[in-house]
Amino acid sequence: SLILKSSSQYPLPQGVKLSYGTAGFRAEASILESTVFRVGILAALRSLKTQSLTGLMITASHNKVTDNGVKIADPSGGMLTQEWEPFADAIANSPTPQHFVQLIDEFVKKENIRFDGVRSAKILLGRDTRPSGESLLEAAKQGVYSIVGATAIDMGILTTPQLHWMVRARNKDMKATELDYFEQLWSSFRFLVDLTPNQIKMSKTDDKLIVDGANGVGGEKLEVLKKMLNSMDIEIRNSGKEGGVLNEGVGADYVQKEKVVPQGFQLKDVGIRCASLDGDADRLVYFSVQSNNTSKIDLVDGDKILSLFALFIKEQLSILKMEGDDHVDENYEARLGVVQTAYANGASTDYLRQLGLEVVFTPTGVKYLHEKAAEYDIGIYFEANGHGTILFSESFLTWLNARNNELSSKSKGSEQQKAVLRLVAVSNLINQAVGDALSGLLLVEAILQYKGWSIHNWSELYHDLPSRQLKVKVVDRTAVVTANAETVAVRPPLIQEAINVEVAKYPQGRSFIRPSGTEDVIRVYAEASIQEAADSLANSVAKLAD
Ligand code: NG1
Ligand code: ZN
Repeated sequence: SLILKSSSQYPLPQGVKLSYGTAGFRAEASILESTVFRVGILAALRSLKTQSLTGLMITASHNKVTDNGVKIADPSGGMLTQEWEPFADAIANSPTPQHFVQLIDEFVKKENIRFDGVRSAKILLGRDTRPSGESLLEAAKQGVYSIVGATAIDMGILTTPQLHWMVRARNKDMKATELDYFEQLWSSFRFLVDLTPNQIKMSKTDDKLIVDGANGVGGEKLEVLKKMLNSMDIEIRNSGKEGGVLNEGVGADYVQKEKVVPQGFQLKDVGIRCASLDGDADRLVYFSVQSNNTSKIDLVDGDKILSLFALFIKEQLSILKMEGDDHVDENYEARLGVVQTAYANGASTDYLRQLGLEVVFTPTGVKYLHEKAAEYDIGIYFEANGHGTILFSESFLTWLNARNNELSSKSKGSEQQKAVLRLVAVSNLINQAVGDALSGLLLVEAILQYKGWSIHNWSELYHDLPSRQLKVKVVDRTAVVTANAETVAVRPPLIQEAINVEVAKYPQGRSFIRPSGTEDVIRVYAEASIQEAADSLANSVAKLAD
């Protein structure tokens, strides 16, 4: 068959063992060609099965420039359904072309995938700026084309969230070019800012924003937005054009984990609002350079972005409820939910709960958070590392639109109507497919303007508990098994009891271990009332995990 013939051209290197993990397949780029070829086939099968367009993205996000990776976007724009992950693992590790073809035949039968030509497979392909991306994208195309009738549409260099957004938009029959993406972000941002109370809009303080583009795709895409938003004072550094290396001493992952300034930032930036994107622009953190120690930063992480979003949404919902003369049925009780992981700073969870919000936890990995957030009318999720978004249910959006029409005739321009329109604008601005640093950044900027806040005001919402993350290299990370959204280790036996003993030694202590989904390590997290305590707790727990 065609698959057998073309897969012989992409032999699997010796000793490769890959797992689809929390972010698709990731490895040293030089060993990935056969994997990407196979994932091209997988994306085509997924498209045939769902009779919809799927996406394939080539990126290793915040990892080294010499790494790369590949993942599939499902027709909804979300991650590949978890039900297909075991098959993804199986084909990626299949030793010979013959075995590989056999696996596919079996799977096609089991899933009842039909090649009757009524609708053929269609796949959008994208890649980040990694040099290895070009030939890997070619391998993906060969994979797609080994399925009869399949079409691969090469979108070139994109951010991960752009690709996901396009897949979602196309499947909803909406306009879905890159220009459409920028226009939607731009117009909903403008719309939201125009709904800012006038007296606040006047204040011209804290205008400037400096963005660290991680020397990746995010900086170059932000340049486009910046041209459209000529009213905003944005300076982009580490755009990749200055010769810096992708993710090296720059980017959201570095800034959040090391809590130091990225390259290219210095003393003169003290007090200015700064943001950092990761290598494929699906993570966003903010920071400001500390005046007493300019290598240190005041970090405004994913938890605080989440808190800002939650505060704003909650405010708009309460404006909606402040209606005296209305019927009860107009007061749709929107279910607002906040989703975090065990990595969320304990102070953020306390803050959100004090606001009266429902906070729930899932294991690490966007697919889990996203799925949980989709259960609410408005579900806000964020990982501490800056990946997150806000999901709106269809029924709530329908209600908002009806409410808007009604208010247009009854009380046009009222505070209630403005609140409705703000929520609609947020739903258009924030990427509904996946966490998106560019759309997240514009929402942060709009909310800060609305509140008339500096980054300092924002940062003061609550004070992070000092924390420490460590990783322990182990032979077999699967020896650690967790439960309760990774807060408890149930294996190896008695390790949790030992962790509890350590945690009890520190005021406000909290610590957990879990196997990484992307690296061969056990991750250790600890927080406590002071930094020395968090460090020492992390070190003793790391010894237990070793
Ligand atoms: P792992 O390696 O499973 O910890 C890391 C991040 C996740 C997620 C994935 C995908 C931490 C602690 N973990 O996963 O949140 O972003 O990478 O990129 O930040
Ligand atoms: Zn990323």
